[in-house]
Amino acid sequence: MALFEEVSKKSALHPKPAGLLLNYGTSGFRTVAEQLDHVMFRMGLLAVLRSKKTKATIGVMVTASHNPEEDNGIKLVDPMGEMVTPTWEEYAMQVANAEQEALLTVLGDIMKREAIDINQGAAVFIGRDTRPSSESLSQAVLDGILSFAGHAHDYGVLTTPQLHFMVRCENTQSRYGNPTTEGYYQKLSQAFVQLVKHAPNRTDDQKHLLVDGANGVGALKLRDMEPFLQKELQISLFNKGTGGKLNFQCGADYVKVQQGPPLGVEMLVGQRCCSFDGDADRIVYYYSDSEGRFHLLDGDKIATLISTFLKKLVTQAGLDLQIGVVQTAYANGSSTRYLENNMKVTVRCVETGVKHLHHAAQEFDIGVYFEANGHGTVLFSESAVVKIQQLAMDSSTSDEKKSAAQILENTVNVTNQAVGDAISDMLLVEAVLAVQGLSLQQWDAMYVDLPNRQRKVKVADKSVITTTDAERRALSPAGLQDAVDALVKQYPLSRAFVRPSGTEDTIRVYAEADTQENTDSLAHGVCMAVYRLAGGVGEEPQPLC
Ligand code: NG1
Ligand code: ZN
Repeated sequence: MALFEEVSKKSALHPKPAGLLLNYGTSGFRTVAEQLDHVMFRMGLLAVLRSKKTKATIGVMVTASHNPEEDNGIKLVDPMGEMVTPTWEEYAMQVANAEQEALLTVLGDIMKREAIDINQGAAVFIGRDTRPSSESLSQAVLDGILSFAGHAHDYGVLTTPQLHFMVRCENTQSRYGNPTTEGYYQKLSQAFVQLVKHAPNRTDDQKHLLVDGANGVGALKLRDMEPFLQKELQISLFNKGTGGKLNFQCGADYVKVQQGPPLGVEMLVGQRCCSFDGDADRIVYYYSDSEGRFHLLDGDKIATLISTFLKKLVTQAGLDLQIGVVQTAYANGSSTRYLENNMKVTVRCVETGVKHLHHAAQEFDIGVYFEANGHGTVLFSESAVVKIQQLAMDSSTSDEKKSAAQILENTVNVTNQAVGDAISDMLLVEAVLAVQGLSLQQWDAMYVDLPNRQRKVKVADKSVITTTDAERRALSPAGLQDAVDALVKQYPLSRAFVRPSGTEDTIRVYAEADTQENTDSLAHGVCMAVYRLAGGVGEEPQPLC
């Protein structure tokens, strides 16, 4: 078949290094950029098949998010803007890992298994982050799509959530919004401006926000968006990508893991600050108090703020909608206790990776999901949106109910429901604080985080560690979970777990306890247990001093 001949010819220009095997991981393929050219070309091919199968536009994003600048990665986006479905992650690995001569057979097998009609049209949207390697890698994706006779629209540099937004807009025939950057800015800004009308007396100070752009794409896009915000948010942008290196000593991941401020942000006491990650799908807030202490308001705090707000509005509006919060094992124990005991909302814990959170959140009328690292959003079921819209227009209802419904309606519109989105989450948090007249300090005081620590341990083969119970317990290697249990028993209010990272070649260790000293001592003990029992390599883990 001529089509396959073209694929075969072009794939020779994007050869796979023999023997190289890559994993689709928590969030797509991710490794040093030099190893990814063939993966990009082949994901272009797979995106064409996925598009034929779903009879819809598919997205391909070239990014390695919070990873170092030298890395890159790619993820596929399904028709409603969500992460690609797990069966196709499996296909992605088969296609990426097929040796050169086996590629056509692997593609043919997928087509047979999925009963794909080769004559069905295919359309793919491409976006990329600002990494130096991203331009040529996205060109390889384009080559893949075109060689398989797919139609491609290359948006160039976009935030990851913008690409997800475009895909969702396209496949809802623009009911979700217009699939352009202007469409994105307009939809979110309009809803934000409407929301802050419910907080008429905001001072310039209250409108002022410091943003660390991680030297990535978020900084660029935020600048583009500013005019649409009609001065309702006054942004001082740092780490704009003009000098510094992507994600280096800045950005949401750095701030969350270091529990300290990023380099390059000039913070004054009490000032509201936030950091995006390299592709702007994560956000964390923070401030420093008058004693110079740093306060982090992470994904757990954001989920709590938003779900409290939504619960209040739903009650005011008299709507019967179930609100749930979805977290992972990394959620601070205090946040889970607060949500369950004080807020009385349903909390679910799932495996790391937004695809798991997104899926679980779909089971509620309103599902708020956030990873502690600041990756998350809110999902409103279709029937919830209809109920909210009807009430917002109902002339026979009370003013109080109507106003609550209108605020809810704008909250729906400011939220990027396709995926966690730093820009959308930032607008949502800013609006929630404004409408409730809450300061950052008041938000922070909702509950006190337990001291916590994240560490990494290098092992020869990270797959020796397998887990269960939403990753909270290790099944293998033998003795590891017993060792963790014994350590945890030594400290009050403590919890710890280990799991292989899905985005880096490392084992992640998490610990929390009553004091930072106990937390660090527990984290160190667990690191040592991993090092000894799971084949640690290199230097032994050192205690933090
Ligand atoms: P891994 O490397 O699997 O822990 C990290 C984050 C995830 C998720 C992905 C994708 C932590 C502990 N893990 O995954 O939550 O955001 O990256 O970006 O933050
Ligand atoms: Zn990211």
